[in-house]
Amino acid sequence: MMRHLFALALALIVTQACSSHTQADAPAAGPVRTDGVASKNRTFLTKLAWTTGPVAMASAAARLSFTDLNDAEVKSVDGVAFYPWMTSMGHGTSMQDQKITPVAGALGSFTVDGIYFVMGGVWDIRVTATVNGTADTATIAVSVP
Ligand SMILES: [Cu+2]
Repeated sequence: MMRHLFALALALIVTQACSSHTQADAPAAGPVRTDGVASKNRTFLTKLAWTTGPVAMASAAARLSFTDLNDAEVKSVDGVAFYPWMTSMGHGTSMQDQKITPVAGALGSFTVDGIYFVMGGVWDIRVTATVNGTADTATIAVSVP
């Protein structure tokens, strides 16, 4: 119940903030799979493949994988965080249903379930992880229909 109230409140705020946008400003739907995106300090390469969505106002899911910059397997990946941020409007979204789980037998691969985008548009997903002992963040742009 609280979750739905939160989503509704956020949706109302977002709707008001978006009122100056026109339909022509809406981004086209992007590819559902990213090529590797390098982290800010070039610690790792991350790839995102959607298994459900991306979609607004419903639950989406994706597989997230980490390699080194040469696309080779890494020794360890810890502390993975997946944080959607809508840069153009300066807001995030509800994170409480999100769950990140390592894929058994696939070092560096994770499922991210319960991803919730409060609205459609272009999101920058901040992916943080500690790879081979070094923390870094990659930003993956996603167009949510
Ligand atoms: Cu927004």
